[in-house]
This record gives sequence, C-alpha cells and structure tokens, in this order.
Amino acid sequence: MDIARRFKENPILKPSDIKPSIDGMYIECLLNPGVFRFDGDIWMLCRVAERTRQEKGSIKVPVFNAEGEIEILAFREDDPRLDASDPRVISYDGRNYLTTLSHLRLVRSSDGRVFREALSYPPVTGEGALETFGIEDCRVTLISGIYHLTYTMVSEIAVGVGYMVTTDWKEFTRKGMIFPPHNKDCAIFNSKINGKYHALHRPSSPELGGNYIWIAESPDLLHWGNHRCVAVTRPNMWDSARVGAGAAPIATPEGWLEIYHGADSNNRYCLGAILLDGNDPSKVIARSHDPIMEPAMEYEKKGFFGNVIFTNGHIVDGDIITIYYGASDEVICGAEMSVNEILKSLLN
Ligand code: MAN
Repeated sequence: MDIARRFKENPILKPSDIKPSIDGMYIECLLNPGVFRFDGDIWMLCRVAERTRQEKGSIKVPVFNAEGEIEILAFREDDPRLDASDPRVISYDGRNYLTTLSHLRLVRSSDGRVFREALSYPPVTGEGALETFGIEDCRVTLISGIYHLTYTMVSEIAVGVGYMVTTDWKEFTRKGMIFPPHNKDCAIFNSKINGKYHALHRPSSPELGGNYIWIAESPDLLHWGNHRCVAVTRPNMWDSARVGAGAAPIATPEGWLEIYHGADSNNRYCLGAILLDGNDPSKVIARSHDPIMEPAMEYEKKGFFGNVIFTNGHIVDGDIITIYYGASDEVICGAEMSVNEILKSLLN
C-alpha cells in the first residue's frame, strides 16, 4: 500500500530551475538528491544531468577528460554500430556511453519545501579517470560533525562507489573508490554498531546472483570487509530485477529501518522497507511485501525515464520521515511517511 503523503508543491525542483554549468549544455534531469541539515537549513545535494545541445543526424554525448574539462563525442545517428534505444545509455561498437553527464549541486531551504540554489557553495564535479562519465546519486551521512558522502563514480571502465568527506561544504577531501565495480547505492550508517562502522552497498553479480543489497563493516570507513548479503530480488514481484539501499538507515526501537528501491524487468522503480536487527544489522527482521510508495502521479509516470521513484535522501523528525526523491529520473519531489506506520506494515 502506498503510504506516502506527497507534497502538494511537487515537483519541488525541475531542470529549468537551475542554470547549466557551461554554454552549449542544457539540464535534462534534476534528480536523486542526498539530503542533510546544515547551518540551520535543510539542504539537498542534487544530481544535475546535463546533455549536449543536439544537431540533426547525430548524437552527441559529453564526457569529462583527464583535466576535468567537458569534451563532446559525436556519433552519426544512422551508423549501424549505434544503439540509442535507452534514453540513459547509448552503445557504440560494443562500448557504452551515458547520454548525460552528471555533477552534484547544493540547494537549501528553511522549510524543506522551497529550495534555492546555494550559489556561494561550489558544485561537486567528476575528477580523474574513474569519474569521466560523471558522479551521481550521493548519500550523505553525518557522524560526529563530519559529513560522509558516498556516490556513484562512473567512467567507461567502471561503475563504483566513491567516498569523500566535508565539514563546511566548501572543501571536500576525496578518498577514492571504497567499493569496486560493479557497485552503487552505498549508504553509511550514522553510528557505529559493536565498535564498527557499517554500510549497505549494491554489488552486481552478472553470472550467479544479481543486483542485491549487501552489508559491510569497517574500522575507519575506508577499508570494508565482512560482506554479507541482506536482500535479494524476488521473482515475479515489484523488486524482481534489482534492489538498492536509499539513504542512511534510521535507528528505531525495533531495529534499523532502511527504505530501499526495487525495480522489475520493466524498469518500474518503487520503494519498500527493510528492518534490520539493531545489534546485528546483517540480520533481516522484516521486509515489505508490497511497495510503500509506487509511481502514481503524472510526474512519477511520465518523464525522461518514466515510472521511477528513486530516493537517496531524507530528513527524520520524530515519527515523520520526509523522503526526497527523483521522479521519472527528471524532477525532484518530496513526500512524508510515518516511521510507525512503516514499522506496523512490516511487523504485521
Ligand atoms: C544506469 C542508470 C543511469 C546511470 C547509469 C550509471 O544506466 O541508472 O541513470 O547514469 O546507470 O550509473
């Protein structure tokens, strides 16, 4: 059952609300924000997916070069080696490219509903050989005054999890790739459990297994081990093709509550919940049978990549979780849910 109370103002941010980073590009999608509190406000670190202005007869895709500058690659539309059937990824001569290049930008709000760009704060862009196709879908976890950012590093050689830290959102210390390819959807828990840091992550195993949620532990947030699988896809259900963690798990008296996304073979993305043992989060206590939120509104069903609800950021205030999510991979929306209501749906 869909238990989300969507904002009346939805979508709260759309591509035309912010400016492209350089001339010649336009913003195709504004989506999947990491969310946190800072300086008395609610902030989102949004994924800005930009596309090159297109000309007739060709498809142009942007990439970052080794110097961190944007470079444009062009392919002829009628070239038989080109497959452009997915709006997100094209394939040319057996190699894949993204149609858009993503970076991260900060917006802030005093009420969590009306956001404005924080223009005195720098954007976070791809850097180096592992981020030539951009950076995406950042989770933000605050632990003792330090913001820990885990995001998807994308390049032609890999998709993996990058990690950086900041205290002031102006200077960032990049720590490199913490979960090697193919991996994404990494959410760090906001406190240690039995003396160790924990994180959920989503490796993909192409031959045996699939796109499953795993948990790992670490003494220092850099070195991760003791990997265990906590949630697999379920045949013939709404999460049959892939599952992945949302933002940091929420501590409740019943255990750690994680909101995750699940997609089926038609790429329809819904949200569900998993309850993990408070003392040993590799143990699953319960998991949603049905989605707790699914594409229902026009903006969730139609857009750049329709039928998608994807979250990687929320704010918790007592019983209320405010989920911020990307709808149809194109716009940013908000919705409230009750922690108790989710727990009730899980424990019944
Ligand atoms: C998938 C989609 C895209 C994303 C790439 C790389 O194809 O989720 O939106 O850009 O993976 O992460």
